[in-house]
Amino acid sequence: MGGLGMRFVQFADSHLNSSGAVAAELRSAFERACALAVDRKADVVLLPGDLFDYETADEDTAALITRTLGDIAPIPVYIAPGNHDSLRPGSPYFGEWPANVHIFTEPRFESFMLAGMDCSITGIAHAHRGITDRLLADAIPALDAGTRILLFHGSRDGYRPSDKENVIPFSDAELIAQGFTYAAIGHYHSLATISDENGDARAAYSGCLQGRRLDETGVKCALVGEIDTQGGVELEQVEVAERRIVRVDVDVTGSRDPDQVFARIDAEVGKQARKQDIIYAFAKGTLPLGLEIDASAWESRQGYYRASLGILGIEQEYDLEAMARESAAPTLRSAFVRRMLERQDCADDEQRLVLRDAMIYGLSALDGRRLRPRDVD
Ligand SMILES: [Mn+2]
Repeated sequence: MGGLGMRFVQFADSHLNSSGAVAAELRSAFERACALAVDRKADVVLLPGDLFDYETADEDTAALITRTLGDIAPIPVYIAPGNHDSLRPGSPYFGEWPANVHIFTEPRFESFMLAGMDCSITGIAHAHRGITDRLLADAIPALDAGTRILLFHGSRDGYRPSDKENVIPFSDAELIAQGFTYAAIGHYHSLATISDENGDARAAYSGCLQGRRLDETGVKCALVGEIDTQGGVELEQVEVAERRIVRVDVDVTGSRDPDQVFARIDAEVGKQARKQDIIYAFAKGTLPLGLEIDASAWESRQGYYRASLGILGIEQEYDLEAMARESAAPTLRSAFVRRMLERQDCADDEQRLVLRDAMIYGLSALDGRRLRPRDVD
């Protein structure tokens, strides 16, 4: 770090009023992220959009945001509305806001100087429907300053989740060519850093603050950034959320009773989750015919904040001896099993394993089941 620089806190996509299991957690994560700005003595807070969902925005949500942001005054806060909190008639952004909060309201880039600092902030608002033009293909006008920050809600080419609107799309090259010291970007819910040709960080998505669903698993964070006077940027991930969404996949093949199945799941979940987390466990594999797994029995004895177990990935092992008897299975299947068992009888150990796999694949195909590799541990 060279000399006295500046420090920012960035977070986005809090979708504060989204309903669901973690509504309270979304709010507390937002409050903690704001408190982080005070703790770290941030010079500015950067909020690149989707703080709330317009469709369901209510007075409570607006009050929470204005109060919490007002409480961190005099730290200046810059908001670039996204596609979900876009500036539509009746938006809370048209209401009363504390003096330390600046909201970008134009659907084109505008720039402001950060009071008392050699730093400009350039931002844009999505208005009505999201902006879908490639605005970064052309040079963005900006104020000349030692540190130039860009703030917007946009879609990085090549990384867009299928359920996200393609708003202000841009390529890494287009963004880097703009020459900003740093760009704070919102819209995607996972942390991602964009670096220049020297490998120096020039932009980042902080991702969302608190996971809500299965597509938002793992550590979610706010960013604390340091920009030195040479334009060097350092980013620190700070987890402010109370809970993580944790997805755990467990192969239970080889278990002989429910206790063994549950023990395997417990072991895997225990490696990845903390008690306060929300667990989605998925069991897969093959179990002996007749061994039934009661997912709710596992779920009810968990000490996690919430835990669910999916068992649709479990298949039942075939009872081959019975199937080999003509009476126990349709003729084609029975004949197939009998012939394969005969071939196994005269095979060596290695061949026998291959023949057995081949037989299971064959039976799965006959039954229209999804084929699952059998040689994976
Ligand atoms: Mn968005």
